[in-house]
Amino acid sequence: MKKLYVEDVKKLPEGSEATLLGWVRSKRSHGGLLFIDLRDSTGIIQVTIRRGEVPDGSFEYVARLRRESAIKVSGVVKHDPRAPDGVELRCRSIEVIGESLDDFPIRKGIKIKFLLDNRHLHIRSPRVTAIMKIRAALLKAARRWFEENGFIEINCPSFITAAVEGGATLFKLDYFGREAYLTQSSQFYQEAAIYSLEKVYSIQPSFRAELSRTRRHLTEFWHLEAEIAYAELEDLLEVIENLFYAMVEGVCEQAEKELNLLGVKLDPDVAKPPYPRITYAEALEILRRKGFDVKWGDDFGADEERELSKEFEKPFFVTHWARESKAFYHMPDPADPRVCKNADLLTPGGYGEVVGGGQRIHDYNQLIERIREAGLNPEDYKWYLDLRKYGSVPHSGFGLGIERMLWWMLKLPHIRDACLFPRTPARVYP
Ligand code: NSS
Repeated sequence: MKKLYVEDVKKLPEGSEATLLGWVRSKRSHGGLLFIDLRDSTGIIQVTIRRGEVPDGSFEYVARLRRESAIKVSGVVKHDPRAPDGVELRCRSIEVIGESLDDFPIRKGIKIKFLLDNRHLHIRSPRVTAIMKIRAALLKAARRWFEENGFIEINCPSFITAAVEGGATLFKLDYFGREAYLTQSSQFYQEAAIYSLEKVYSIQPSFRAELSRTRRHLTEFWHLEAEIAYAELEDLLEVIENLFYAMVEGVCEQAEKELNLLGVKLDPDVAKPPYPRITYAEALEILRRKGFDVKWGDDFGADEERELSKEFEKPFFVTHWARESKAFYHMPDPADPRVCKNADLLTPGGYGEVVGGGQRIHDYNQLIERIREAGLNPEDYKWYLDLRKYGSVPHSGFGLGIERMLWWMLKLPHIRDACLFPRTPARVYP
């Protein structure tokens, strides 16, 4: 097994002997001198190979190697200000582990479609590598926060039989002769779990047959969701703010190098609570002032969210949505039954919604009434209704789109840039 990585070697004192395994990112030659940029998961180091300093024949062989060939290099660490990062490895011997059989097709200036068709190769780029490390840091920070705050991680099924977020975006499938769907959200399963675990979270894929070809929609995305027994809307907003801040802070702490590589300036203070809160009614007013033709009861589309979010410098909550604008399970506000005790968290600067959530209806009859009002059949929600029959308690929860958050944090051109292998209406390959 490999023991030493590029970034370890860069820290070794001058004159140390080291062996590295990695891939040829690029190669330049100057007469009897060959420079290889050797890439591994931690970074890139310059390897210099002098004719005469390596065994006979291997200089010529290496000079012919194509990009992305896998090699094993042994040599001596040299600190040289002319080398990138001031360190290089002077090669003493070199072995080819896996030769590239063709010219590597990913080059500068290549079209996006080609890069997406060859995503399995493109993901080797420093940029994609950095994004994936940041993504890992984000998830790690989230798990750490949940752990510190007494939440239990659960795993929920992906095959389901009842829609959470409306039938229009359900992926239907044949489950041994009966109709089933891919889950849009783990919310209902989390609601079942709070009766034993009280504070739960899950991080897993959700699926939406969303044909909208926007820069912020995927058909498969990673959904971080949490559900809390005895929490009301106010409690929930605090949880969301604190978690969101911890996630941004975690990335700043753990992925500084990657943020620099992407040229992203991320100041954790932008995500420091408390976040501004406006009601749905106030949001409607802002949008109308900006010339949007939005009616009471409309949900906001990408355009509305973009314009609204340009008004803010921090993430902000839009609370108390019109009851007809959101799913049936949201708790109507006793103080104004036209609205529900729910909230979306929108990111500033034109990015928009990253979190959706709120307080759930916990009364059996009220839930039946709302299911019917939404034109759905209570029979389809039998087990979900059962949860209101046996010791039902007030509770609240939310869902956060991991890729949406990265899209905003890293100012990515498209949400698919936050995925290793994105899934959109036009793309299930590779
Ligand atoms: O539809 S949501 O607004 N809400 C729910 O699914 C709730 N059932 C979650 C809950 O309360 N447990 O989706 C939540 C978030 C939303 O804010 C986005 O950040 C993300 O999930 N989301 C998506 N990301 C990428 N692509 C698509 N299509 C997508 N749909 C939602």
